[in-house]
Amino acid sequence: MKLDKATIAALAEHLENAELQARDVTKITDEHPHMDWDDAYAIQDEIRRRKESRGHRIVGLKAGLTSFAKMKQMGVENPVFGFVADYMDRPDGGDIRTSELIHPKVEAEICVVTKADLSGPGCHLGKVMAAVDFVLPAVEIIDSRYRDFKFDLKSVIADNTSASRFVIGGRSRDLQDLDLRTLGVVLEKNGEVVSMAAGAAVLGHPLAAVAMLANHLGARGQVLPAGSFIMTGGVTEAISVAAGDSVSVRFQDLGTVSMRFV
Ligand code: 0L1
Ligand code: MG
Repeated sequence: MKLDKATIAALAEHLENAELQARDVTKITDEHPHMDWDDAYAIQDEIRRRKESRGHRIVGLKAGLTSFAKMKQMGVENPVFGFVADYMDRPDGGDIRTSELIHPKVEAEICVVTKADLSGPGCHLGKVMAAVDFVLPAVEIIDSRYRDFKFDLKSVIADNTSASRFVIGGRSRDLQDLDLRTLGVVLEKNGEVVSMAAGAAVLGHPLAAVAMLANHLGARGQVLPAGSFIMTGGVTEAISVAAGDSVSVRFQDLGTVSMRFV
C-alpha cells in the first residue's frame, strides 16, 4: 500500500461526503497518482465502515464494468467490485429523487441470492451454479461522484463503484429454469427502447462475475457468504436519466422493473 491510514480515512470522508451531499469532485488519483489497488479498496472499505458505524446495513455486493458494452463505454478492461447499502434500495414502480443524486445513469442487471458460501481462489462457474438460490432482475442507478464520470479504475473503486440506488422487481426464478446467457433484456426510457442485450454480454455468462467476486474476496482472505445478494453488473451500457424520465426494463422470464425519476 502506498497511502497511510490518515490519508485513506480523509479520502473516504471526502468521497462519502460527495455522495451524501450530491456534489461532484475530481478524481482522487489526480492528487494521489501513486495509490495502488489495495489503497483503492481500503478507501472503499473505510466508506463501508463509516456507513455501518451510522447504523446502515450492507445489503448486497456488486460487480461493475462486467459487460463488454460498459468496458467499451468506460475504456477499461477489468471488472470492479463494490457494495450496496440499505438506504440505496428503492421499490419497484417507485420514485427516485434526482435532487439526491449528481448525474444518475441506469443499467439493467441480472442478480442472484446465494444459498452456500463461495470461496476463492479457484471459484468457477460450476461452483457458483451450485450455490445460487434464486435469480432476480434489478436496475442499478449509478452516480459517479467524479465530475462528468471522468475517472480511472482506482478512483472508481475507491468511490464504491458509483453505487447509489437500486430497484429489485419482476419475479425470482430458479436458475435451472433459465438460460442466463440468452436471457434477453430490453431497456425503455419514456416508452422508447434505448438499449437491448442478452445475459452473455456480462463476461460471457453473468455468473462468471460472481466467481470473479468470490476470487477477489478470497485474495483478501474473505468468503462470499450464503445468503448474499449479488448484482452481476450492467448487461447494457449505462443510460443517463433526469427528472421527468420513466424507465422500464423487461427481462425475459423475470418480469419488469420500473421507476420514475422526479
Ligand atoms: O456498476 C457499474 O458498472 C459501475 C462501475 C463504475 C463505473 C461507472 O460509474 O460507470
Ligand atoms: Mg452496475
